[in-house]
Amino acid sequence: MTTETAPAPSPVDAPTSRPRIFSGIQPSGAPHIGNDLGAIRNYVRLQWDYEAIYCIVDYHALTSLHDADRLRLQTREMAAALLALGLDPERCTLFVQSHRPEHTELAWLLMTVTPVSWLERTPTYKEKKQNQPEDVNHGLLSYPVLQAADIIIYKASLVPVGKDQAAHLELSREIVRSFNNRYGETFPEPLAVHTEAPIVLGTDGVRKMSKSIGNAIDIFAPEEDVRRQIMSMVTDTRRILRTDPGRPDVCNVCQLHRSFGDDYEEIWEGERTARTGCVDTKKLLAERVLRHYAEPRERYRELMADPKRIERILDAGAERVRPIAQATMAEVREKMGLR
Ligand code: AQP
Repeated sequence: MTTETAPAPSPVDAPTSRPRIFSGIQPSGAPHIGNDLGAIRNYVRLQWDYEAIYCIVDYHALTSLHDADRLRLQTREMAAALLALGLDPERCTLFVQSHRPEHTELAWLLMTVTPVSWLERTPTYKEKKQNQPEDVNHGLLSYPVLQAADIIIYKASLVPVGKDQAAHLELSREIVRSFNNRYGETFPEPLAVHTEAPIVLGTDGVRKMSKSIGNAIDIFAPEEDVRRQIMSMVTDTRRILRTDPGRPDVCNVCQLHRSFGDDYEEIWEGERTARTGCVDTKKLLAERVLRHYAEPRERYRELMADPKRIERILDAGAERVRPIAQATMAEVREKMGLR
């Protein structure tokens, strides 16, 4: 879904007939290239053609992060990162989840149409239980219900997300069906929209790139850290000697080259014929990644130096979506017998 030829969009506050999309991102650390290639790229593209609502989901982050100052800082960092990567507050709405408390009210109501068994079978719940066994809090279990509330409170029909979110999205659709069956047609079933890189693997080359696993390539870290992360990447494990031919289809470094230049086939050929070694290919990737993100990294620094500007953008975003969230809650309360 590219938008290079998209017509000039109307200002965000003007009435619009553009279909509505929604996506949320956790402020659980600065975004990595998996977040960008799997989701944020689409946020930026789609803001031209859709009424786009993007949310920094701090309630969700509380399921793993329990340090107030850190959460506040990371929320600001995530806002700066999204703006630096191309979200334009004139074309889309960006706000913080906890600034619209209607989300949690709707989540509670949706819990009453969601069997616990649906939540217990969610793959991310099972993973998180393993990753943080000392902190299996209730929020981890009910996370997908709040996620469903985030999306459907705006009656969004499309959700740009990475493929790792497919099970959650499917659960949102089930929750919508369950609600609509019990209380009458109220919410559309949201559909996921993926990029051409829907799952980016981490530096270990095995698991999806993830902030909490420690296998990420950061976008906004100091240059030397980004280089170090890329140079630590696992390549084709069967390529032992420099003269062994490589297998680009199983090498994560080669796969990432697809997203950072249009000559990846040439690079792959170099690997296949052992003309180039893994170290050369990683060095080239590091240069390209840093070049690709040079402007966003500069914008990020400027934005982080101006917290008031970020605050204004986020406050305006929360105000802009207020009427939509409140109208949905009035409808839902009425249908459920609460008014
Ligand atoms: N590796 C990935 N490949 C493709 N897309 C990805 N996304 C995340 N990792 C990848 C997509 O980025 C969006 C925002 O992610 P999030 O922070 O809300 O959720 P997450 O999946 O929890 O991200 P992390 O890095 O894995 O965070 P932790 O480790 O804190 O749980 C989503 O659309 C997601 O699909």
